[in-house]
Amino acid sequence: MKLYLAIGACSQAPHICLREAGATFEIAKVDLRSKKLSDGSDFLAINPKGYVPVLEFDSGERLSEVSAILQYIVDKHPSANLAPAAGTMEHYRWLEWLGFINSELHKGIGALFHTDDAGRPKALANAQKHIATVERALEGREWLVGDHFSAIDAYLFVILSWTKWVKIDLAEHKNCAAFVARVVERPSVKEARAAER
Ligand SMILES: N[C@@H](CCC(=O)N[C@@H](CS)C(=O)NCC(=O)O)C(=O)O
Repeated sequence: MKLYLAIGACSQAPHICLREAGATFEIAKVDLRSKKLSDGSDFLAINPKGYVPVLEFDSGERLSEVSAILQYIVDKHPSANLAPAAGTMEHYRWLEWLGFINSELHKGIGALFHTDDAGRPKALANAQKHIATVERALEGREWLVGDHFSAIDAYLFVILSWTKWVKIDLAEHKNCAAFVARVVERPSVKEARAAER
């Protein structure tokens, strides 16, 4: 298996989960500006949508979209316990968060990388609104759903980590800051970050 990723991008969420699961895989780094791989080849030939992550199987088949890839890793590595059992209410809560992180938080914080000064106040207010949702949910909890780390925590961690790049002070959101400080210590996260560098 090969995971196409960009340093510190949302692709770090499946990267962390593959390591949590003890999966055998390699990584291929993508330059998102030039859409080239490290060997100079064209990433658009891998994913015409032009974005990471992409998980490539030994068969040559490829899967894109963070949500689909996370669900794939969860399903193929049940012993890693990266999501609640399918069919339980906890699983639907987990999917609810996956949808929220993917469509609201990821895009909300991500927008600040591309917003000019005029557009920043509106984009910032939107991002802060979504961070506040997470802040409330983490009150008195270590993980978003259940009592242990799961794939959505990996995704949340990666997106909250971007706040330092877009000048949002996470210290103002103490539950989120504590969550990031907790997850950054996981061996899977340290390994993923080191491998991406
Ligand atoms: N809908 C995609 C979005 C993935 C995405 O936003 N990837 C970013 C990095 S975090 C990217 O590769 N952006 C480059 C581009 O869109 O040109 C998903 O959920 O996986």
